[in-house]
Amino acid sequence: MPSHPSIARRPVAWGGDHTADAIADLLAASPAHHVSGELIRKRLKLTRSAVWKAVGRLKREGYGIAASPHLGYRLDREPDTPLPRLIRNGLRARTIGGAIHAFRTVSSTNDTALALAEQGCPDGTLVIAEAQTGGRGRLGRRWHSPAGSGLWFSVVLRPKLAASGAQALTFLGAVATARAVRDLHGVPMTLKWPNDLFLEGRKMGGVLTELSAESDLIRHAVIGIGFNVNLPAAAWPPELKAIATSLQAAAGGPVPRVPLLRRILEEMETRYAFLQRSGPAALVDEARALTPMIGKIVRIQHLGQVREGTVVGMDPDGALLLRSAAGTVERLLAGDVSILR
Ligand code: BT5
Repeated sequence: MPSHPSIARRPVAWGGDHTADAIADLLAASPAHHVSGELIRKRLKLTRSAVWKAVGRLKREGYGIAASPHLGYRLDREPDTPLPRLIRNGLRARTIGGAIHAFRTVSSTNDTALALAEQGCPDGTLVIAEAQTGGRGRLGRRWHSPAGSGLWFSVVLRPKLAASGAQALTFLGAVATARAVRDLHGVPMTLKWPNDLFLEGRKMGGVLTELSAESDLIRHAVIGIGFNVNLPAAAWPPELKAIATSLQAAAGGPVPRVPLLRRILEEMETRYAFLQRSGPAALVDEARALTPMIGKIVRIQHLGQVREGTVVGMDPDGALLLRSAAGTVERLLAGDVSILR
């Protein structure tokens, strides 16, 4: 079992403090109105200093709260931060996001989720961070995950699937994200097989699925999703400037992250239930429909091997079918695709 540095260093969880949750709820019930300190103390059976501490905590989490010695506390603004209480508020999913672990910073949400999965966390557990210091892509590549601007999260699943069917789980993350973005913001994301979310030739998101399997049966899987929501064009590191984009560029302005996250989780929930009942065929169909690659001539690189050919389809398990110039058709399970024409 590999060690998980993000867990070993015990990153500080945020949100999830019951006193702060209760005060946030109470203030949110009377937005823009003062709620007296006395009412809060009585209603929640708290001391003056416990209220004061919890309000301080909410402010550090980004809440705009005005405090007046005579009038009490007034909620002016909730942050657009993926805190458990804000994510749960109106979430129409029970399994996905049924348990939420949120952090200000972790190394990689996938590492934290894998460690929680080993410890037996429930199916659908969500791990989310404002920033990652060691966000990962496939084959150990780095995933740029700065604070305050993206959705960087992982979901633990315990699907009834053979390890060889894991491609469907990557599709589950990618298709759910693409659908949520299209439905909420009208932005037509495409899937660049096998795991990238693209808009007009630039990458807006990616999915990293990692598994623990035993004799070809999945024990648990972690679907890690990175999606660029509000990264301003000027803030990209040089190596990503020409290849990456974020939703705010397409939507014409900043986009609230928490409602988008909730929608992605809900889209995952319906597809996961269907996958458990009926297998991966419907998900693969959805992924195929989002993949504008069929008929294109492509170059696919994987672990030092390069293949060129025409994409002629996608197998029921999500493998790409590539026809070479010599006419043979090969099934590919992974790789980096460049579209040649
Ligand atoms: C992926 O890998 O696209 C999967 C990314 C998964 C990230 C999520 S965040 C939550 C969870 N926790 C993690 O640690 N990971 C997951 P791949 O197809 O290998 O693409 C990696 C490549 O994408 C990099 O080599 C860069 O070229 C590019 N890249 C890195 N950061 C990016 C970003 N923020 N936006 C667009 N492209 C990026």
